[in-house]
Amino acid sequence: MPQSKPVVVVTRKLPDAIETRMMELFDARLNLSDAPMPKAQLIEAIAEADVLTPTVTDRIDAEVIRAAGAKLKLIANFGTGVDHIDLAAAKAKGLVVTNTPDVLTEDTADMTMAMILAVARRLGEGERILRGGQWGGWSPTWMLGRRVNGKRLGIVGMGRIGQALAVRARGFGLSIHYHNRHRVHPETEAELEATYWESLDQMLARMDIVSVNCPHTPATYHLLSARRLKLLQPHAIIINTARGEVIDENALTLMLRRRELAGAALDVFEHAPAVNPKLLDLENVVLVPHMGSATLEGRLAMGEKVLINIKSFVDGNPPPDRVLTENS
Ligand code: 8YV
Repeated sequence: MPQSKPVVVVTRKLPDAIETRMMELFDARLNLSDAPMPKAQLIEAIAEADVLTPTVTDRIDAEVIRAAGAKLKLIANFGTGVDHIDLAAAKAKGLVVTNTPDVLTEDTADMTMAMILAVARRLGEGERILRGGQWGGWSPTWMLGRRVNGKRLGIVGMGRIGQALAVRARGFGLSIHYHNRHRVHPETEAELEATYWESLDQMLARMDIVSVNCPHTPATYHLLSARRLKLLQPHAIIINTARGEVIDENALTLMLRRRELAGAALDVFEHAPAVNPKLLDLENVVLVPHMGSATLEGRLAMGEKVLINIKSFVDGNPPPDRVLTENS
């Protein structure tokens, strides 16, 4: 008798090619409407699942994990960040968690570089003025931004994306500084001509541009706290393409309003999709709706990784992108 295919619950609409392959390989339960699943629906869906494929818009907390049926063995996340999954609860229930690293590194680094340029050179502001029909013509002293070339960039989190950003930033004449839990390999440091700061406080006080590129974990929640933000120089700008929770968004908004910081570019928000309305009023801020990895190529590659992780797991092999907790 043929073995039945594993039930895979996919919480959001994925690219067509990925969904087709999901249907071929598994008993896939797709979400054709693409509406984020309310918690009750998620709980109902995973009671029947062998595998759950969530995204950043799902809160896979302890309650959801407890509600999973005995069949659930794998959470194959579509995305790299797994801060929306309670990893300890998953581990306690004996679930394997996988993610999709590497394939969104270059796209996210591109977006980060674009946002550095956008805020330093006031692209959003200029566009708004022109589209608003308020442009009266060129002027020698109007809409002056700040030069990027020759400035210091402090990267908070020198993982894959941080390093890919450093490569780009060097091309724009920025000098590279970084803070990371662990110092990177000396060869990488030399290649990037990067200066390591063991003290985040010390680094922040000396940078012109700060980019957040670390994951959100309990240790990095509000890493850029009100106290640390105050260490930045008033001409500094801050970019976040990682997770909103890493910066105290209220404190940042207040400082931007008071012009204690020159500007910010944010792709992620502490209470996404809600955005602090006070941020929307500020001209010196570039706001983007979590588009860091949003390329067709990237999303297809993420989907491929999900498929490979699930297929490996159900075939009894170790999935390539298993997420390990601190002590696993
Ligand atoms: C993803 C991201 O698109 O992978 C991540 O961690 O932040 C995004 O770029 C999203 O998480 C998909 O779930």
